[in-house]
Amino acid sequence: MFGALSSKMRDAEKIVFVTGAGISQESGISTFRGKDGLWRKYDAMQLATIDAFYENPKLVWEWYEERRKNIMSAKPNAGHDAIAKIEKFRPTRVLTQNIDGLHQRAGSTQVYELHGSIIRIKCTVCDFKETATSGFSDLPPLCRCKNILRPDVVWFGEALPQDVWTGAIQEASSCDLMVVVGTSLAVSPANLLPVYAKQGGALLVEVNPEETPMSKAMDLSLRSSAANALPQMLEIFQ
Ligand code: BJW
Ligand code: ZN
Repeated sequence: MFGALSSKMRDAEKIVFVTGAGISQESGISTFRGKDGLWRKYDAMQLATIDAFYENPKLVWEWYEERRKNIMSAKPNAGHDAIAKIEKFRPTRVLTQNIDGLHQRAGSTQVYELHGSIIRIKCTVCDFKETATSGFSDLPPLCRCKNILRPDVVWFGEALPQDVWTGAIQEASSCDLMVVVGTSLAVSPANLLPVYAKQGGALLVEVNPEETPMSKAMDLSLRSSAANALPQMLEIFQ
């Protein structure tokens, strides 16, 4: 599967994975784009905005509650597991756009959550923030300060958490091998991470059944699913 590249990959001292919705697809979690990205009759892209939230907080909360239930009952797949195992052999970082926590549940310890987490909620007004694994009886849930609570995720038009983003750029710029898995690379600024890696001289490998805007810049593009390709990649480092 990796051909002549496997020895160069084996030489990598530091590995960075950039992951997106596609890595969790085989755990039964929908991706965003394409037909998969429709919930009821709504386009996921239209729901993931601060404007949509303030226009109809109940609707957006219903979307998140349904996804949260699905995520809680989902399990990491062979792709998440392989990344967690690679950490036993090489310093490994995971820069994920996913909010599902599946990398951590698989055992990865160095995970940068670029777009936040569905497992946390925060107040739209005060500093209140907490972990919330159970459902809410009334939607939208309210804070003690009487304002609306929201999922602690990053919507379009919002900045990524500053410290997470700064750390992610540092990791991307200083790795020897970047593996980009299951992301359409349609969303900025996360789609710049492979550019930082390339500028830093890293080897670039992509795992995606479909072509992406960065495919031509990759040293290797594997047209494969994450759960199929990543366990084979693990064998290189074992
Ligand atoms: C498999 C597979 C298998 C399938 N194995 N692979 C014009 C107007 C307004 C804004 C902008 C604009 N132009 C650019 C912007 C900026 C905007 C943006 O990028 N928009 C584009 C859509 C054009 N970005 C932002 O707004 C970001 N913030 C920002 O820029 O801030 C600037 C700022 C500075 C200072 C002050 C204020 C602001 C924020 C972006 C936040 C994105 N949020 C979401 C929702 C998160 C919460 C939630 O999950 O609900 O993040 S949107 C959604 O897209 C989610 C994802 O993390 C993200 C990326 O999607 P991803 O992961 O790539 O999934 P898909 O579905 O696109 O792709 C799946 C891939 O997997 C496919 O390629 C499949 O082929 C593959 N696949 N099965 C492997 N089994
Ligand atoms: Zn509050």
